Amino acid sequence: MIQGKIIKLTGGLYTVVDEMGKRVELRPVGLFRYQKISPKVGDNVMFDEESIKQVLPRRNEMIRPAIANVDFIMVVNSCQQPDFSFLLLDRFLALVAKAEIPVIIVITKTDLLNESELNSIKQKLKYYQKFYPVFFTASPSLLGIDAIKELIYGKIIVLSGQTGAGKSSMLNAIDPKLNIKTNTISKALGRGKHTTRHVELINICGGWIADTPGFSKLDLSGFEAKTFNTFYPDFVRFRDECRFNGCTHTNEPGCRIKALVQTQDILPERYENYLRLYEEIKSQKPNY
Ligand SMILES: Nc1nc2c(ncn2[C@@H]2O[C@H](COP(=O)(O)OP(=O)(O)O)[C@@H](O)[C@H]2O)c(=O)[nH]1
Ligand SMILES: [Mg+2]
Ligand SMILES: [Zn+2]
Repeated sequence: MIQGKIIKLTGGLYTVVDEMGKRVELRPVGLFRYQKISPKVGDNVMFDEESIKQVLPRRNEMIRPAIANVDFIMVVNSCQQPDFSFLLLDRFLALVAKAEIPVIIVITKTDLLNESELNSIKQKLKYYQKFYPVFFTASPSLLGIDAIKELIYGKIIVLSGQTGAGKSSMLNAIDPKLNIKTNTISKALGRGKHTTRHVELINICGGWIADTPGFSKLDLSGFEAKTFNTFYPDFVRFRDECRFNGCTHTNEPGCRIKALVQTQDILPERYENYLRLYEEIKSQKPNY
């Protein structure tokens, strides 16, 4: 048997690449169905000419997109078109925090802002830089692209971010040979069309990147208000310093997080956005 990595899944057919870079299309061995084993893109597997015979242990797995062994998630947000929003960034960070996979923030289209506009975003992002690596790019001029390139070798990376944020353009800037289709923003709707469909890892600079069709659903239905704060690494650090166990940092007395917002040790805007998302989760219909 040979060892390989699953890099694509379409209609029950897996593309497996071996260590020499040779690709084969295979189905899993029938036994998997009874063992309830479902191979995922990103899985390391043992295979022969007939089928995938064994899935090697996973380090982690994501559900949407369904990818295993992810090294990090790149949360991609544009400065403009669509406009930069800290509320949106916080929403993405909460959604990806659920996967418990390291996160990198990439701010694209810096060329569309003037210096003072960009500086005001950068200033607030300094707070985020304490918890996440932050990169800035402008794909047309290749600004910041080399720094992204250096992250890729040997890694499995999932891109996440709004449609139109510049994910595919960034990949094309990294490797022009890829020639990935990019979206033109639909003027009527103010949002782009999906041009990417199935789950696939693209081979870039010795690594593997999933250029997913962005989240179409940014809703927070997977969260409970009570535990939403656990997806904020900057809050979790001080959790034990609140007077009450399980403090939600909303109305409880003796809340350390609220005190840190007062002294600006926690970015007030980040906390205000937390309250908005918290209220949104509270007002959701429970899904049983
Ligand atoms: N000015 C500028 N435009 C960009 C940049 N990156 C992407 N775009 C444009 O933004 C639109 C959406 O980009 P695309 O890569 O398809 O976004 P995706 O949906 O996240 O993959 C396209 O029209 C790109 O040409 C950038 O860094 N600067
Ligand atoms: Mg795209
Ligand atoms: Zn608290």
